[in-house]
Amino acid sequence: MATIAEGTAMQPPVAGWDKAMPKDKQLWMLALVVASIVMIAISFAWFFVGRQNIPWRNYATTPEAFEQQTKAFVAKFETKPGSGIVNVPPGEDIFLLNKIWAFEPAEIHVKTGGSYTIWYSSKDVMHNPIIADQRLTFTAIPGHAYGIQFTPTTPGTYLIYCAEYCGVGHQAMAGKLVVE
Ligand SMILES: [Cu+2]
Repeated sequence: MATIAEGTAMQPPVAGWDKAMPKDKQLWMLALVVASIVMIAISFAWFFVGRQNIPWRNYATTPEAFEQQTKAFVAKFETKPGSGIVNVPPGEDIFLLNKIWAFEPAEIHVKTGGSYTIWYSSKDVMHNPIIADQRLTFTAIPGHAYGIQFTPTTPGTYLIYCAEYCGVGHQAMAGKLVVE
């Protein structure tokens, strides 16, 4: 090995740097490579295998069109005109308009064991409605509607809140899903 003059920016590396890696270190390296490949394979397989994935669909829309759809949905299932409370029979689609800073409708009643699709979209900025304890969430983006198919199994009242900071009234964005 050539000697490098002292006082230069280049110093010789640690002694033994040019020797082959010891066998035990090679084995550890191999184990790490194999473990990484297995974990990467699992993360891709997860998308196709198992029941943890939410069945969802989407379509392109406009904020105006989605608002009209939501208003028609609310008018059809509202318990009393102007109440903001909808009572949705099983098999029907639910529309949840996200806007600064409220959900429309504010309260959704569904039946245990019924099959529903809940459609999210935004009228203005990005929101992220979460239905607490029901593992249902999607980003609400203006111009896109996302539909999640779900079957409520546990009666109760679940908070719907926004998990995407959307402005000064963000913390006031709350709604209710009531599973009867
Ligand atoms: Cu928000």
